[in-house]
Amino acid sequence: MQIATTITQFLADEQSASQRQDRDLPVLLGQVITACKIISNAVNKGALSGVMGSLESENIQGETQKKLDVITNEIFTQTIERGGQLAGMASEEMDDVYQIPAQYPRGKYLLVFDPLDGSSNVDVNISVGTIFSVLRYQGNSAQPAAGEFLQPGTKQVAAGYALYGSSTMLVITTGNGVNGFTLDTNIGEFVLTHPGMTIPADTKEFAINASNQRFWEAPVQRYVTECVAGKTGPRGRDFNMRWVASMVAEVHRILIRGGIFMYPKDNKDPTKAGKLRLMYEANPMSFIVEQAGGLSSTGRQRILDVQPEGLHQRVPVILGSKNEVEVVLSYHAEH
Ligand code: AHM
Ligand code: MG
Repeated sequence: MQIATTITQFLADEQSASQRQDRDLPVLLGQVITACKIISNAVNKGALSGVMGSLESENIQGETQKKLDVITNEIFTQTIERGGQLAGMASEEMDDVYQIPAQYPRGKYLLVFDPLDGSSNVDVNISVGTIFSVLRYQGNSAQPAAGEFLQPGTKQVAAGYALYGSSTMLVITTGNGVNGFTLDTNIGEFVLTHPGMTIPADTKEFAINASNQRFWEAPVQRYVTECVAGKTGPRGRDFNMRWVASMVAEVHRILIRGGIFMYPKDNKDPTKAGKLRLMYEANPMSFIVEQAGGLSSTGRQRILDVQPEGLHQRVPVILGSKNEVEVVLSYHAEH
């Protein structure tokens, strides 16, 4: 009988095999994985647990918070704060740094996360996810300041997402490729089901919120117009389009069968550089996409090279199959 590899075993083996041999990292990731299992359970219960719907409150981005946004944020902080691996946390749902309570030990990592990405989908029972990024804490304060989180994506030690879909999956990288695990609810463990995930270099599928078309810049206008023109257009082939409005679901689809995802720069609101947030959406997803052989860019710069200026900074995102992202980048360069 073939015994399945659990994520716990996998991450421990990965550290044993690596030069860093960092025993703290699998411990921290284990706590993140537990938080994701608790969130999976809450999301799966849906209306049965009375947690559907919105609150009166807004988050720092001025977005109405869903009840589950707040609950899943608490699940994350409370599951992980006492583990002793963290110097601090930051999240989409908290204005400032979350300081580890004084009674708990401190560690050498920073954790940045979006506890429930795509939460507008929750009330209509469409896939949502959790995104996380692990950075090394380079200071020595018991209460790290927001500025100490502002490291470019290239500094990430690990990144991953949990996808609460028709099954719950966890996809993770520690800089050594990308591996996918499926939650076996019978044993309560994530089991390795998608080893060595890679993004096909070519694709005929694009994802963009086309209701923003009138606000896009010329290179994106050109790219989408050419895709829609299909076989008789300059690209000489028909394209398909998808938009889930759940970045985790879109990135997962791209990891499985290729594709390009864009939430590009637009002129809808000149105060915003894009919609998606650099630290806890774009950076972890870009780390995963690059580790799987894809590309991720703002259109002008590799996302992982962007020097963050704020915890909740927004950034344009164009990511996915290498050859297709290169087409969009060449249109930006020409423009
Ligand atoms: P959220 O973190 O508030 O859920 O927002 C991020 C989500 C992404 O998952 C998704 O790609 C995008 O917002 C969808 O935006 P739109 O509703 O404009 O299509
Ligand atoms: Mg989000």
